Amino acid sequence: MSTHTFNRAIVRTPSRSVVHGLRAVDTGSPQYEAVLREHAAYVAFLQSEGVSVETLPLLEDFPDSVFVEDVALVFTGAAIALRPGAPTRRGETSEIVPTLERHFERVLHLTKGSAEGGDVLTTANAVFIGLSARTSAKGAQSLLQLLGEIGHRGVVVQTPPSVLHLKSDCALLDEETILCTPRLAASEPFPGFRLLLTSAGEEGAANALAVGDQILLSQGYPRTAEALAKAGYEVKTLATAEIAKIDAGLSCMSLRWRS
Ligand code: CIR
Repeated sequence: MSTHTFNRAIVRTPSRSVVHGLRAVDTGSPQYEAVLREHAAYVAFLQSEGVSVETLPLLEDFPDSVFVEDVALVFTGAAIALRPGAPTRRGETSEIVPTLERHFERVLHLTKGSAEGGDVLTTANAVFIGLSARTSAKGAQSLLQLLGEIGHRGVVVQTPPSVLHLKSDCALLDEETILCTPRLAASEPFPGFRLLLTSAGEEGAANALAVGDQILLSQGYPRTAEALAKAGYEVKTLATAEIAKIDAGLSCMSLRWRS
């Protein structure tokens, strides 16, 4: 089964508190209306590609709750509710569990350590788990076990130091190809895959999203966009400048699976 093609997605409307979202470096707070616009354009794009999107209500108590990708892993027929490593995000999990229970026959729960979905790259034969400040060794080990229970093989890799999530630095473009930053590629985490590297100074392009036959890329990375086009991919760009102020890109705003 193709892992990068999906026809279902869950998103959550950004709360007004999103302006207080976590960030590694403060470059100013995002503007709420602009975040809403970026989010709406993202949802509209998914829908225009035939994806059925369920939008969950905003959660003012959780500034980062728009980033639903971090609180669960979803597969055809099964989901794993995660334990975010960021203390302010831990309560987001119980908010999404009822939705997971509606959509998936099996819902498993990570109960040890911490792991965030941004640290998980799902491919056809392996689910890569990046150790990071958000995903602990204990969380990763526990996740390996849960993945095994639902028939997936997990592989633990290292997210580069000071990088928020594994997928801040990579994205699956198709079954054989991963878009990757040079700093992540240096540790050779994805044996057997063809790597396309982001251009110098364009590391932010790596958090891309393959949607059907297109690659959704953040605006502002012209050389990586050109390299992808040259490699034969159809590239579509979206504005993410506001959401990027709180360390987010394109994968984090949805949970995606094939039903
Ligand atoms: C956080 O620090 O948790 C949020 N401000 C950003 C989360 C981005 N998540 C992702 O890329 N999967």
